[in-house]
Amino acid sequence: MRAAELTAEFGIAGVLHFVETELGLVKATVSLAGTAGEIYLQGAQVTLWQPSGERPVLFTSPNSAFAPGRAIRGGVPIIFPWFGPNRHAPAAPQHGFARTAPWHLDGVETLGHDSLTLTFSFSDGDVGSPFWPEPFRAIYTVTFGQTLSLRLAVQNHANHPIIFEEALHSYFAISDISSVAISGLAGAIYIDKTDAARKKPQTAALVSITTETDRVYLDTPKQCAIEDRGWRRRVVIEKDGAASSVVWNPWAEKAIAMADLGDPAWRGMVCVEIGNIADNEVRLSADAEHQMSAAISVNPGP
Ligand code: TA6
Repeated sequence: MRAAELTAEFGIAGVLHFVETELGLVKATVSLAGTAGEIYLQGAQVTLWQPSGERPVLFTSPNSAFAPGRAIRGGVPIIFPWFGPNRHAPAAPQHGFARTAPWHLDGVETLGHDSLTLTFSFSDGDVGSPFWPEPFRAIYTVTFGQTLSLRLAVQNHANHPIIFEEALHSYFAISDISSVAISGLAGAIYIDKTDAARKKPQTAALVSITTETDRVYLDTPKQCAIEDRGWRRRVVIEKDGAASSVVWNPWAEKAIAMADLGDPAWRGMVCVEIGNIADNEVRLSADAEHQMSAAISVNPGP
């Protein structure tokens, strides 16, 4: 649907409207009770969430492509049905097909005057991937308010079990990479993707980032947080139905080589993701549904 049609069907004056970008992507812009939000239909990708009285919480790269079929660098890309390279199909695109797929907006709901829920979906008929030819439907519910709530449900429409990985690959805006640490992952085992995928224990109470960091934490607790000493804030990520957490920053050298990131943009972001990845991949029975969700909130910090 074009932006004008979406605005006609779902628009709310002063709260929700749809625009088309130069390159033809359609996005929703949200403004309610001082909270600002933005979400693209391509990939159902949230790219802005700024609760009232706060700085933006999500990072979106100023150098991102915002082009049809290209992954947007920032916000919350949805990773499904595989994470990273597809180990069964090396030719498959990194991080699956959901983040560049054309999602449909199915509904909009306001809850009181300070929160707005949008529901999106897409299914195998929208992508027809040769790399993962399973019949499925994915439903994504996004609630903008003082908290950002995200829920991904996956339905298996096959008469056999399906196996998939998934993640909400959130990019968080930070004061500076040297001023943040992540709490809540102590004691977990992680796969170190910068060191031949070796498994290691997280011994320190806080995860500080001083070099390229790319870790998939397994069987992690429900809550973790970004402690930002520079902006004196604490971004809390509460998850459900997701056993894995990912921490990523490419650091300087890799970031400079990424045309859609670059220097110094990499210093102002950290990915802290929720998901079901590697050992935590999902095995879903025939006709069953799996849900995972994140609730993100901002509190005064260290
Ligand atoms: O989540 C971390 C990660 O898997 C890293 O390995 C890095 O590749 C990052 O995702 C970004 O991936 P992308 O395909 O968006 O360039």
